Amino acid sequence: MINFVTTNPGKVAEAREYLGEPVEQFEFDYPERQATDLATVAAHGARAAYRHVGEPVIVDDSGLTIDALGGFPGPYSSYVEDKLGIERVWELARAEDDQSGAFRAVMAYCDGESFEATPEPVDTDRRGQDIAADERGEATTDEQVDDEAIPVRLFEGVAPGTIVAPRGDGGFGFDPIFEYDGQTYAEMSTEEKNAISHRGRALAKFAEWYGSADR
Ligand code: ITT
Repeated sequence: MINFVTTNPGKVAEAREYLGEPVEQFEFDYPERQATDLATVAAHGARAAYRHVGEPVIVDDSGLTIDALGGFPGPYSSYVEDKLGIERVWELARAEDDQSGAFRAVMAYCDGESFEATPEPVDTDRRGQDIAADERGEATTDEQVDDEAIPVRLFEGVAPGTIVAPRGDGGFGFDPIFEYDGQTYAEMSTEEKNAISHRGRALAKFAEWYGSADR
């Protein structure tokens, strides 16, 4: 059994549909580290979630980027969905010449065990930042050292698309305004969305690794 630590039931529904394994939603709003890259947020979220739950966990940090808006809303996707709403995001994109964008998801797995060497990045950005902080002579707290010692495995998925006027009733979040190959995510079944979406791609990598003997 895998605990998906998230406040977003839409993410869990997609993971349940994709993975053969039972997936339980564990509602814990893990503290999001102030960082602009999804991998750092997901890795630290997974450690915090694992410490809280004490069992194997996955977390997912995701976001929408709109090319003509310099990658907005990116790391602020959740905040922007709440405060502006998806209709307003569509209006901002519509005013531009180009409506291209992408969705990205980084799933992070942590079970407190150490893993075999892995081709995926293992929170390298943060380790790099810590090394840089050390070199500047800035203290690293014991808690940070403990935190960094818990291995996390990251799986990233990216899906290109186009921002369009809202269509469709399915899914969640920005699904109605994100179109891929003529259909918005909200017009697809969960299975169809998983086959091409950012989260589906991340789940595919996770499933391959999770089911393999060398983890
Ligand atoms: P947790 O952090 O608790 O998992 P959240 O919904 O706040 O839940 P994020 O911090 O990862 O998740 O924020 C991602 C934002 O992007 C949020 O507004 C989501 O609704 C949206 N989002 C992520 N994946 C999406 C998808 O597949 N379709 C539509 N919107 C999505």
